[in-house]
Amino acid sequence: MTQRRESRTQVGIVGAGPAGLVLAKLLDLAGVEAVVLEARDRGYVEARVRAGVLEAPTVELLREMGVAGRLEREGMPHTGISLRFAEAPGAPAQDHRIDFADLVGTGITVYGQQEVVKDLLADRVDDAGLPVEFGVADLALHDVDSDAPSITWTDADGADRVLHCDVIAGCDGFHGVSRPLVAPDIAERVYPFSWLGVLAKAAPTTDELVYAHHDDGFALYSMRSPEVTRLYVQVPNDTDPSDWSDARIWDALHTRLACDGFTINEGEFIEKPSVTPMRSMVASPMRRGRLFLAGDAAHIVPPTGAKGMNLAIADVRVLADAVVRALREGDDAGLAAYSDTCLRRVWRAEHFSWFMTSMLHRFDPATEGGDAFGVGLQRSQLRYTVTSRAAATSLAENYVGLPHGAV
Ligand code: RFL
Ligand code: PHB
Repeated sequence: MTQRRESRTQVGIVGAGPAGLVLAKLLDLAGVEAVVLEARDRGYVEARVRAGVLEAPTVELLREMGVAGRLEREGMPHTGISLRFAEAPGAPAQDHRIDFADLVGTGITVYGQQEVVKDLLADRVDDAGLPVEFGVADLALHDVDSDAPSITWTDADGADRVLHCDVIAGCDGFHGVSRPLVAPDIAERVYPFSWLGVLAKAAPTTDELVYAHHDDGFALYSMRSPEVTRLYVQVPNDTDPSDWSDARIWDALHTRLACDGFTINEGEFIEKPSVTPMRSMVASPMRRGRLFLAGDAAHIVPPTGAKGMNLAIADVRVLADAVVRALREGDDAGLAAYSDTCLRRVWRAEHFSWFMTSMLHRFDPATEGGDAFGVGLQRSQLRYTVTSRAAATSLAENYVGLPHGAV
């Protein structure tokens, strides 16, 4: 057997998504060395279309990190969203604007997750020449209960490698190798529907996102730029996207988003429609020994609250502070508190995402959520949210993101 090529760093980061790349940048700013290991190639990671909404505290952090130049030029600041629904079954739908600026004095920024990832990779790899290894295979974590953990993998050239480190950050998403090793308790909900998402080459017709509750199912009108619209429709679980022709998708969008004076610009789909299952999941604790989980590796939220990427970034902010304190000052208190600190914000986001999901989707009438009682509760919650300033403020402060450290 050939010998593994050995190297050493302070923090081994598994995964080059938002969690891994923001962590790498925060550590670099504090003078802590890290190596990022990513299973996919750079082109794939940069092209993966996912989230679009950045909370105010996320934008603030990216700005402080010095990686928000393009975000400031191209990101679209929004100061509200619309909830669209009919007062009674069969009645025409109406828009109810939740005015974030008025209610909580701030807003969100619409800027694609893959643009955040591109900016962070350009900063780390192209500008700073710091290590991100793409195309790693058979990655495994070792001795995480000791002070000398390590990571092994086969690199893109087929060479066997080992990285010795002080700390490992498992930022490898929902399907990664880190979470099974921690063997945490899992709290979970799987929802009885999914989202079919499309990206269309069409100018958005509104300045803000529209969340529509409709008898046929939920629909979301979002965007990526002045030329690109991002749209979602609720579909049954296990939907095969090939059963949804372009015409069927546009038809569903026109029906579910119908509202007096509202039009939708159609346009060519830039990529194939995809189906995202909806689930909530929290793994606790988010730590085993010297291995720390962050982002989707530790928790999943349904996308209705637009929280996933923001939570991933909030986690690694806590982790970076804790790691710097441990490695520079020999004080492990931050590492010891990491899981509990993160889980407070995680559960707030889980509740908000569950609340938005439950309020806005159509449930099967044969089930508890969709029977006459369930529909009555849903309608009451929608009306209360848009007529009570207190209820609207609660939605607004959760949507724009509670300040880091506030929960
Ligand atoms: P990621 O982005 O999944 O990155 C994990 C990385 O780890 C790599 N990896 C491995 N690398 C090496 N070895 C292994 N064994 C590995 N296994 C995996 C993967 O290739 C990948 O590059 O996790 P991270 O960094 O925690 O970031 C989480 C976010 O990506 C996710 O929460 C959001 O996309 C969720 N989300 C949204 N979040 C928001 O904040 N706002 C939104 O508006 C929003 N909308 C969405 C969303 C997610 C969606 N989908 C498709 C799931 C809308 C949708 C439709
Ligand atoms: C998106 O633009 O992709 C998006 C926006 C808001 C959400 C989820 C996804 O709640």
